[in-house]
Amino acid sequence: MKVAVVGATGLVGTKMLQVLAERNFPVTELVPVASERSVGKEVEFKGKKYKVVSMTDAIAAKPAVALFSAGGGTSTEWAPKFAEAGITVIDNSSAWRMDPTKKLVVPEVNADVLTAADKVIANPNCSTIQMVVALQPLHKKYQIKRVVVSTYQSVTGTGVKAVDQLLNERKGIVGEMAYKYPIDLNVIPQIDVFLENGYTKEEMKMVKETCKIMGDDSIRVTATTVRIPVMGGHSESVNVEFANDFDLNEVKALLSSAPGIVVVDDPATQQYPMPMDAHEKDDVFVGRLRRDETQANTLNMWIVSDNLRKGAATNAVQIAEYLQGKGLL
Ligand code: A2P
Ligand code: 11C
Repeated sequence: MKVAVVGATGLVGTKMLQVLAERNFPVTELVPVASERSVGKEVEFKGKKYKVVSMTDAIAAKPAVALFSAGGGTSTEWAPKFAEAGITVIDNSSAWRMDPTKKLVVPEVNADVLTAADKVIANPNCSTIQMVVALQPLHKKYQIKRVVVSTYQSVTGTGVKAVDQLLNERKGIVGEMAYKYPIDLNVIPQIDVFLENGYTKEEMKMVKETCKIMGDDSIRVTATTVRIPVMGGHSESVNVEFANDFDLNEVKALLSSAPGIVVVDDPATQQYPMPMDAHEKDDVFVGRLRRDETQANTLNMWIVSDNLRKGAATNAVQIAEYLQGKGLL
């Protein structure tokens, strides 16, 4: 199958190439795409070099599927053009996520909504993806009423500039700032821009995307999203109130047998998920499972995942795998 990766020179695009190769997605020909300034540069895929092409040339190459991670503006302009040419777009930007005509998909949760008619499919925000993977099996059994989440997010979510800022600060080098403030030895309680309601865009993505993916607008979500000087993945402290009571051992069993989840939870041996362990893994790691003793039917948990993998590249490739497996491409 001919596969295009749009944004193939970026942080997520590079990870998409890596994940496509690792998971042996049946790529017969790769079409790497980036901005005009990268056209002609080479990227490597499975030991073979491919020249970066322009958007127009990528459409002319007629790939079956195009994985986009080149920013919202690029997706808004180009995804419809790819779709018109019959190419299925899986888009990692926020451009189409809340469009009621587009599906927002985390395969473990709602792959079954996909049909052959879906030509632009949205990949959710990283912090939302890892949370809904862990919430879904519990929602099915106990019916979630409300979620209170606080995040501890990796600088890789911002991109190369932020990784450079952190590393430069560690070396005492004054370089370009991705954030308004230093990130090393600091915590920044702002991810993305502020909205009129006083929340950030990242926080409202978690609120809205969760309901859309889980197909249930009755789930109330409130979020505080925070950047920390970490690189391996995003962590989340999640407080979940259910309509029905639960048994903690049953919660652990449900999560352990759910797809894409690894439970790491043993206080006796100080085992819990951490970004340094989640780094370069495709799973969502869940631990610190305990009852909220201040309120009925309420659970506390800690969720960690590599934001560039399950939070972006891996989820997009899993959508492509599902479409291909069902003959929808
Ligand atoms: P380029 O490397 O040529 O700038 P990141 O999010 O890590 O910054 O990566 C963004 C990706 O999106 C890069 O591959 C970048 O290519 C690509 N990109 C940015 N603008 C465009 C555009 N207008 N058309 C196609 N690709 C773009
Ligand atoms: C971050 N969640 O960690 C952001 C990055 O909507 O896909 C991903 C933004 C998005 O900064």
